[in-house]
Amino acid sequence: MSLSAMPQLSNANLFAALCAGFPADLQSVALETDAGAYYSWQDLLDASAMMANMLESLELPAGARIAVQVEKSVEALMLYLATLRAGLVYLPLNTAYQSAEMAYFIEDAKPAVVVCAGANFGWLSKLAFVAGTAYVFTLNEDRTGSLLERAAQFGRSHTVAHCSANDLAAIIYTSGTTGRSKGAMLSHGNLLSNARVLQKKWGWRSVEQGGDVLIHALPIFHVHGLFVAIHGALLNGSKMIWLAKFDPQAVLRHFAHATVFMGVPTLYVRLLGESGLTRDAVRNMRLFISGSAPLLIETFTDWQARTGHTILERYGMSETIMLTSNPYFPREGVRLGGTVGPALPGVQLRVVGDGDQPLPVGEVGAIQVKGPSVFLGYWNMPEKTAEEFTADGFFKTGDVGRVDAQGYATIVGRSKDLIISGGYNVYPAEIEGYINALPGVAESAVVGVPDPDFGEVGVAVVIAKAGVVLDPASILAQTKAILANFKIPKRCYVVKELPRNAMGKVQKNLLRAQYRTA
Ligand code: MLC
Ligand code: AMP
Repeated sequence: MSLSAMPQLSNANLFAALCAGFPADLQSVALETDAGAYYSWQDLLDASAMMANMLESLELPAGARIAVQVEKSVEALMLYLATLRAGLVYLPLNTAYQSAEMAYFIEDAKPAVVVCAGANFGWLSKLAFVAGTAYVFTLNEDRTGSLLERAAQFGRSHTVAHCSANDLAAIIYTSGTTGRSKGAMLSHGNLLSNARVLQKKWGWRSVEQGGDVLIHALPIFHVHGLFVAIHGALLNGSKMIWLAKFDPQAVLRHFAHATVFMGVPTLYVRLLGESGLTRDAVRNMRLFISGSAPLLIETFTDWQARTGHTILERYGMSETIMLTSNPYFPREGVRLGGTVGPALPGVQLRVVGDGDQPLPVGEVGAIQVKGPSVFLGYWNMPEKTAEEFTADGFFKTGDVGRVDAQGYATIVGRSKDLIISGGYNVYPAEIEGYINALPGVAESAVVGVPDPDFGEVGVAVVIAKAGVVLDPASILAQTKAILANFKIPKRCYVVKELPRNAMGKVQKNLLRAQYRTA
């Protein structure tokens, strides 16, 4: 067959699908920032084209990673879109990560390009060049930096790179139970299929139907803010009110001009702390969505009482994007507090006991899932990937729960030793590793305890080496110097011994009970 006679393969590039959702009026406002700046849909297209042209000019190999550790800004969003449209792989990193954490990610992912804040260029570029990174650009919150300077030299016309659904679009690092972070590889198909399902399930309204306006107040280096929120709005051509940081009073002010809000439970708790949160303040709002951590039933009912709105809770993870959701449309059922709702269309969710045997309805066991949004595997960790899938292709989430007769799932705990604090995952094994390496420390255990603001916070219980006197405040100060701030235990106790079972394993349940309250 001659080339011209070959059927035109359709492009599965996520960017092409997002673009198709942009409104006909490309001069209308796509983003409004808390600093009072406005960006049109045309601005998004132009700037992402210029950045994509710039990235393509670097002639990077297929599958090259673009690692990005920058503060939230519209330009950072444009860089994400540019990476997609150039067919490269986006690798976002939490801005709280410090040099030891960044060194690990960069050595593991071997990005071709690193984009960082100008203030971090010195130390970060050193790390990156040692790991073989070819280019380090800067991007600052105030629209300065070498990335934009370089991109300004490129044109606004760009052909979206051709991708198949299985091509890698992003790598999201999630901490591991052993302390080693794993990069979850997500494809264009994973991301788009999930975005399409959520667009329908959550009733996103097209411009013709009056349109939606999303308040975007989450960080953009995790699944929740980067994929669930951004793809939802872009795929639907909906404007975003783009807040660089979560500030409850600013969010309250914007409710009058918005229709959709997404948050982790801490955001709802903090909003409930504002006396201005009334039915009147949210009269324009259509939908409040919560996820990333368990929403306490008190928060769910307090929100109903104060605003008249029922929060829609959903459940997902970096490796799978969204898996379940409470219903949006009343015809599909009620939103049940304490549950995360039924599996989304296309997702198979089962609860299993020992030997991966499915359990009867209502019984508590390990949650396993299969579906179009389940990731391709962990970056460079084929053995770990194989371990996390069953022989029949289900992914082991590490969450423990049950499903009722109506299909609603409830998460009751986790088999993975994980603390979720304000929507961020903290793996005790990682923190214990750092504390154990401090001078004078013989051993430590980090456990999660309830917290009214963050839901859960870490507490460190430490044993000193013989003859050493340890100061808890100094242990915390030393960890703060090396680890991301959200990982720092909120309290530290120095004790003589840790409770152990007959096998010698530390009984973390006893520590959790003992240190529940300060
Ligand atoms: C900040 N701190 C935290 C923390 N965030 N400590 C524990 N847990 C957190 N989440 C630290 C700060 O460094 C500071 O320490 C102290 O706690 C008080 O900080 P703050 O000023 O109150 O924090 P703030 O900057 O307001 O941030 C809180 C927050 C933020 C809730 C707005 O943590 C946040 O945006 N969380 C959202 C995380 C998220 O998007 N997760 C989605 C993951 S995706 P000090 O010592 O400096 O005073 C996922 C999948 C899915 O899970 O299903 O969605
Ligand atoms: P992450 O690895 O950051 O993507 O975090 C995913 C984990 O967050 C899941 O495995 C769950 O443990 C937890 N999670 C997400 N949403 C919910 C929810 N609605 N309720 C309880 N836990 C949740």
